[in-house]
Amino acid sequence: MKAYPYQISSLSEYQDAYQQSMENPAQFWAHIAEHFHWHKKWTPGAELNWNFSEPKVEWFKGAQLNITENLLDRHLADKAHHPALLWEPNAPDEAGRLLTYKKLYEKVCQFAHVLKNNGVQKGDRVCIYMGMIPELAIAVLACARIGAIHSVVFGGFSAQSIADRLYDAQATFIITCDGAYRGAKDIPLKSVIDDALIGNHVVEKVIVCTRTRTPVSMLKGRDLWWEDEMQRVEEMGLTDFPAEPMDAEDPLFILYTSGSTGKPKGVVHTVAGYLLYTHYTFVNVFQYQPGWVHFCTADIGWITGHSYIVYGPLSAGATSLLFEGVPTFPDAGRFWDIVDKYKVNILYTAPTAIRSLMGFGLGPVQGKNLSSLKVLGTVGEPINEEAWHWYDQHIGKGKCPIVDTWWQTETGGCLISNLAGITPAKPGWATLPMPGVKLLLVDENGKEVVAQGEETVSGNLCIAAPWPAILRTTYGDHQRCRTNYFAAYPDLYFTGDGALRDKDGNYRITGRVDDVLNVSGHRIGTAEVENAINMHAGVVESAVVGYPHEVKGQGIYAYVIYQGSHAQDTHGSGDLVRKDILQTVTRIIGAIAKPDKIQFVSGLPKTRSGKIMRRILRKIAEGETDQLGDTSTLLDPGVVDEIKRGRV
Ligand code: 7RM
Repeated sequence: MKAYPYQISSLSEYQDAYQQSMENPAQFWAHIAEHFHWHKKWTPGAELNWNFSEPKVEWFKGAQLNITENLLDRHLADKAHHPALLWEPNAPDEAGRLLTYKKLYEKVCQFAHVLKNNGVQKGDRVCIYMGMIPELAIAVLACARIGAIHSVVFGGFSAQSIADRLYDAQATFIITCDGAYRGAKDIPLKSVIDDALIGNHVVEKVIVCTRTRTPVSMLKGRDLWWEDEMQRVEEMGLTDFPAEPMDAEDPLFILYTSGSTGKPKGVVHTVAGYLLYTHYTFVNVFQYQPGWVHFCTADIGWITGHSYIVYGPLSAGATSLLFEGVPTFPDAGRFWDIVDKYKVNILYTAPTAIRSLMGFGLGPVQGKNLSSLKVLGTVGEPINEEAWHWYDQHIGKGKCPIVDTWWQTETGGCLISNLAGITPAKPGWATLPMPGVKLLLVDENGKEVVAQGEETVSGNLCIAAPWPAILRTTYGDHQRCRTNYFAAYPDLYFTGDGALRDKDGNYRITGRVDDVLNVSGHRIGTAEVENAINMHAGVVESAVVGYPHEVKGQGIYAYVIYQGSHAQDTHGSGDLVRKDILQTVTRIIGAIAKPDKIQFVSGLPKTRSGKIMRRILRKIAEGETDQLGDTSTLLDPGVVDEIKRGRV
């Protein structure tokens, strides 16, 4: 059933939509944009202006809107008492929460007052560092309501990572919690923020929401309690806040993501294009039907959570389920209990979670009522066929289409995916581009790869034209945006991924072709991990590569030259130094970047010009020690044998 005029309901409709979007992108997206609430419509001709050489991309520039009116106000007429957010706490015996559209609207407006009362202005950068509680979504939306730019930092990042992001964005406000619950762990968020703020003279206020009642120290004049601030607004009887009219191209948020250099980039998304695209893809990829409960298991700290917990589902008036905890707490049946409890219709998760749960066998699935499920989805990394079939058979019971959605922080929403039950699925393949997405494969010289007859071809995945949610810049450094994404091949956006394309036009993503790792669906730059390892006083040099990991997809393998005071120890087990190094990485980046394996070496394979030959290190980490390819250009070929012998 078509719930929206632009909901694609057959393969031929998909083909028509795709063709129209290629012939006249401006008109195609303007037809969809008509359905939103605008303060001021665009003038004809302003639908799209772009070039990839600067790059410049403008969708509907000059038009005005506020995204929260499209997420909240717009639904008050018919969905005021309909659940917008459902919240499942970390501990299954704690009561959950339900926020109707009206309640969420009121909370967002009240918190918008709090922000205003504390001096937050349109365009200010607000860093949000919270656990997965409804107040996180409220904070995000309140920023959007007043036109402040949110920069959500995942709760697993260290004080140093936060400090770097605060500095890069010149953020003036922080919203955090006393602590967060994640599985058996408590994370002292406020205390991490206190560390991140040492030496920071830019942040003016820190608003702290109570969750764990972990003791915190509040700095006079700087730190405020969320509850106190909200109470003041409530006592004044305020439940509305006039939405700030924003230009279509005003920034909505910054989200930091890892690249091939050591420093994460602040990807910038803008208001109208992001709204349009997350809405359109939510409705079409998942074939969302009114009344459905959508459960995206990502954290709002990642792009998946931004787009498919908050913005996409709420733009559609859907019920979005927010889960505070982890899939294995208190046991590996947690997701299935949640599906049963809330009668979840769409389940959207990462292959790494599926593989990890597969490892517990069928016990945790048995006896769980999963009959509410209609559509399953995956995101974040390639899904292996074994996991795909397990998901299909044991979770979908062979009755739920699975969408494999390929996209990136930079793309804002899904670019390649089958449409649930509408276009064919192919296990391991993300399949077809969304309307508006003009893909091509190129070889290393930038020459387009064209199939001869029915062969499957491979190449570097590029995009030749802008879709509405393409990143606009990297915060504070537009040149970096150009060199990172638009300079490898002239007039193309380069994804950094390699891909295959079959005779039917289906795409299969083979993985990154740059120095970016994908560990449990999280993007981590090898250079970032190396920098962190090198901070350890005894480390002389290091080289980090990925290797195939059964559950995580990729594991992190670090080769380390060590000459510190524990040098003796590295000749023995080296365990003490390993522990030290892991602690350093946790302190500098966060636990997600901890190497799985550390091998101490006396040298690294380098070319005469001093470049580390990662290809060789990758092969050794993968266990492929026989075919290392040409090593004749190495400065000291002998080091390779030593490294092979010492493989961990
Ligand atoms: C949404 C997200 C992006 C990188 C991307 C790919 C990999 C994501 C898939 C995938 C194969 C998929 N954003 N990736 N989805 N690979 N199949 N369905 O994950 O910015 O954090 O990562 O993730 O390499 O470039 S992200």
